[in-house]
Amino acid sequence: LPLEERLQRRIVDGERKGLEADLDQALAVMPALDIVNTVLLEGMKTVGELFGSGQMQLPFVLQSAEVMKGAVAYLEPHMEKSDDEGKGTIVLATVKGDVHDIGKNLVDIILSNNGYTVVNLGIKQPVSAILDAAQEHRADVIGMSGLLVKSTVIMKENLQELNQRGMAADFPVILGGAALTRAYVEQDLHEIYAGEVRYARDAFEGLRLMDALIG
Ligand code: B1M
Repeated sequence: LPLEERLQRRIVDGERKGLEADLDQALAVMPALDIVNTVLLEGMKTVGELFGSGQMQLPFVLQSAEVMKGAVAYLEPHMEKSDDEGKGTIVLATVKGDVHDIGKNLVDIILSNNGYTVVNLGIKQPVSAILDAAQEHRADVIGMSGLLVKSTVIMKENLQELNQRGMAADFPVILGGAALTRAYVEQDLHEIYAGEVRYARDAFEGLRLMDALIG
């Protein structure tokens, strides 16, 4: 198989052996971030489709996720870093009840590599933990990720909690994750949140939003 297809197969099949060698080959011909975005994420997309249509069982999805994480970790040192630092702080979390963290961790990498301080709280974070961390670290922005449809409701509740605590004016919020739509965030949630709330389709839009919100 050609290199790109081979890498995608590794993600879909959850096959880790030989991964590094293939990634080294890919690094010789394209930047690390392109490998993630154009090659590996396609593999994860296939995994999602297979799982969604019942052709792949959960333990295999988990294996695919592990290979994806291994690949991102291997590529991270090869990613471009800007010399900027201290541009601002974001508290980043996957919301309560949701374990999906590959996207969130990509956001962490992209923002960290571009001069932002990222306080990554991890997965299944209750709103209290997110808000406490935002205050403790004097965050400029709160970022929430979630991939389950259920998480889109939790995000709404979290924004209401920010309103109730009188924190909305101080904390712009960026939301991302596959179950969200731009309209849900920029219309529905925009209406209920007393501060700024924005939708990031991918990690790069997250970066652009950070630059816009803080810069
Ligand atoms: Co789950 N899962 N999963 N899963 N899983 C989905 C999300 C699903 C769509 C699959 C499907 O049915 N086709 C489906 C959700 C259905 C729904 O809610 N309507 C689903 C389900 C049902 C489940 C379980 C409930 C299955 C079960 O137990 N029966 C369970 C949930 C557990 C829980 O959370 N409580 C579950 C479990 C898992 C695994 C543990 C096996 C594994 C996760 C491993 C891990 O993350 N450590 C997993 C995986 C891998 C997936 C799919 C296949 C791939 C997700 C992924 O990593 N994509 C997923 C299918 C899909 O998404 N279509 C699926 C790659 C990643 C880079 O993309 O996270 O979207 P993503 O991030 C993107 C953007 O969204 C954005 O930037 C990234 C790209 O640059 N972004 C942000 C994300 N967060 C952002 C935050 C920002 C900015 C941008 O700023 C704050």
